[in-house]
Amino acid sequence: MTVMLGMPAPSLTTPTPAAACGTAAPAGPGGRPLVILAYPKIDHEKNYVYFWMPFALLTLAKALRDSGMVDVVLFDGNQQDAAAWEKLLDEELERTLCIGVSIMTGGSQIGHALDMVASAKTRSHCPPVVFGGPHVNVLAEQTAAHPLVDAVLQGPGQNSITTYVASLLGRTRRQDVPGLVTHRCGQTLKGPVNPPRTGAMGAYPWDLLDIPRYIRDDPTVAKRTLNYISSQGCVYVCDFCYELVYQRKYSAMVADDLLRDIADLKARYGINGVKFYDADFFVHLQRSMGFCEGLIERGLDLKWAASINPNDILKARKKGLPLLERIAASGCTRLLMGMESGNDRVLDEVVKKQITRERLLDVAREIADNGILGSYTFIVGFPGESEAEMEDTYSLIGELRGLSPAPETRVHLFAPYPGTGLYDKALEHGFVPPDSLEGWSNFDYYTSLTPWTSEATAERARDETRMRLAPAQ
Ligand code: B12
Repeated sequence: MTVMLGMPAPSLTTPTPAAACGTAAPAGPGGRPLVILAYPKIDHEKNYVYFWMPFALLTLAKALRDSGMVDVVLFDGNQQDAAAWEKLLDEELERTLCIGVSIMTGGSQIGHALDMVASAKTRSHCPPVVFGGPHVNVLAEQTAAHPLVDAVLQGPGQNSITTYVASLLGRTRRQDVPGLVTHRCGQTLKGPVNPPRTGAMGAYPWDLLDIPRYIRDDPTVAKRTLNYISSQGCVYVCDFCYELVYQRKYSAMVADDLLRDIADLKARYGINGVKFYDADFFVHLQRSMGFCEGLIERGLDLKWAASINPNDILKARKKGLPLLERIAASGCTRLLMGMESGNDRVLDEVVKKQITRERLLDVAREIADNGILGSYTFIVGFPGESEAEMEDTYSLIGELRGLSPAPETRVHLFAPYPGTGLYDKALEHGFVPPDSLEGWSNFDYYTSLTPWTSEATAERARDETRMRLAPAQ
């Protein structure tokens, strides 16, 4: 486990405070109790040069604010250091009803989370600590079993956090909290299944974050670019992807709400670019077209970028929709697309990408013809993938480089994420997974994690990665 500077090492025998059982709600000084929501640091700087505004926390904060039950503070470990965490605990812990922590697998985020919680738990007034996020969604039981974790909420937090808070306030029964797993107070409690549809996106409580700190000069979008999420879930079945495990139903903001939110962000913070990190922004073709037309009609004059599945483009063609032309006309500068492989067997049998190499090339040509920068990601080192099949991926990359504008290419090493179909195949091929929460923290996606992937394969993947990293002119 990593220990952040200035933080005491967590004791695995930390006693559970009485508050963890949720019997007492702290009385605020004349006001409402507080919920602290934390997004621990991810050690990703070596691979990603920009900060990320934590939408998971904003989504939860919005639901909590709307409930009127509590005040909310957000702590972003990518922006604030250990000393700031200590200060927050010093100042606010006494009136805090619970601490919510978001974790994804790997990148040391889990370790940083445990360090933060360990520090909170050395104090006499530490309230219950509840974990959620992508890692919890796939390994809820193991996370809940950790001595520093009082409870986990599996699934979309906007559906569950308010009920959990209501239960701490004695307004509802703990066993009615959707997605809850807790092994506390001498018993195991599990709530009903958390509905997989999310909704409730947009018009976030921006005032809870220092938004200007997240605006950055993005070389592929614009000088003042902010990240945004306009949908959750995906409709495709790629066998390495977490969305499949989570099975959250696709839900998206309608084009008008999205345009209103983006216009509001522009008016408040003077942004001139938006980078969407939806799993796939273009699942709903009418919404996508509506968004493009709306940007043009409203004269918002924004550059934007998003991720797309190649099949969206094929579907648009079938329907006779000029999707790429309108995307380009509305100011889109870059489309991120997972191509995964240049080999048809791998695309079909291993990844279940539902597309062939020939069609991938064809789609990439259309993207380039519309003047949009393609950013294509690939994965090598799938279980059972042959050297010749990997060569097919590199030859596809070679062909793509002939396009103008020349696309970005990023080659990832296959990493088995728990719950996915390919994770089970990886186990059959000799992959040994971490067996603890701390172990999953150190899961480093950028190094070779599987016994069949050589250092030479890893080096070649790094060599073939070409990104535009210099700031925009
Ligand atoms: C932003 C992002 C990143 C950023 C991280 C930002 C940062 N500051 O450090 C960067 C670019 C660094 C990154 C990197 C990687 N990421 Co990433 N990333 C995302 C992304 C695009 C958005 C996350 C997000 O905010 N979503 C929107 C919010 C609203 O959804 P959410 O996070 O799922 O939160 C909901 C629930 O999980 C829950 N919840 C979340 N937190 C909490 C907390 C509490 C208390 C509760 C109750 C509930 C709760 O409620 C929320 C609302 O519904 C997602 C994909 C996606 N579109 O979601 C992938 C994703 C999270 N990444 C993933 C992966 C695999 C990676 C990488 C390994 C490789 C890659 N493909 O990019 C790397 C390596 C990271 C590492 N760990 O080392 C996986 C996670 C799988 C897992 N088991 O954790 C995802 C889901 C992509 C995917 N489909 O596979 N990533």
